Amino acid sequence: MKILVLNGPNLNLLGQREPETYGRATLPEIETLARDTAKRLGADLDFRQTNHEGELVGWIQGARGTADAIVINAAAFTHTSIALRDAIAAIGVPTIEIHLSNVHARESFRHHSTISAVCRGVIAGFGAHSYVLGIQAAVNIIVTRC
Ligand code: CA2
Repeated sequence: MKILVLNGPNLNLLGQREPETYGRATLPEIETLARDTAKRLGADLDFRQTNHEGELVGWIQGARGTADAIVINAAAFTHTSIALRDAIAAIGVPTIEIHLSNVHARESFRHHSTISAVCRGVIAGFGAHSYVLGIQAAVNIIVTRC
């Protein structure tokens, strides 16, 4: 059971600025939390971050046949990227959209996601725990096959 966790632009800055919005955990600390969660649930985790949209597209394409589910925090690309949406739609790997913050309680430009419609579900607003919930949802999809 393999889960690919993808992180988009600027998430490498977590813990350094805007703790009131994104919490105090750094991305390496979130990775440790995610790995502990996956291990407890019997899943293998591949955890990655990039600031480049094309790299995310390549990683999503590469998940076909190699990952059982994707958990993605596409960060700002969530609100702009048709390329990510098309890649997720193309590969047929169940994908869960996650966010640290409650994007619906923030600026209106964060209310729209280009990827939600091609994801199995959306988790937002629980800080680092959104990653735990995303991995739990991914395992549930894989184990129940639905
Ligand atoms: O709440 C989330 O997880 C977001 O995906 C985070 C993105 C934002 O553009 C989305 O609307 C919601 C921003 C990630 C950048 O994180 C920073 C961390 C520290 C300092 C500055 C940015």
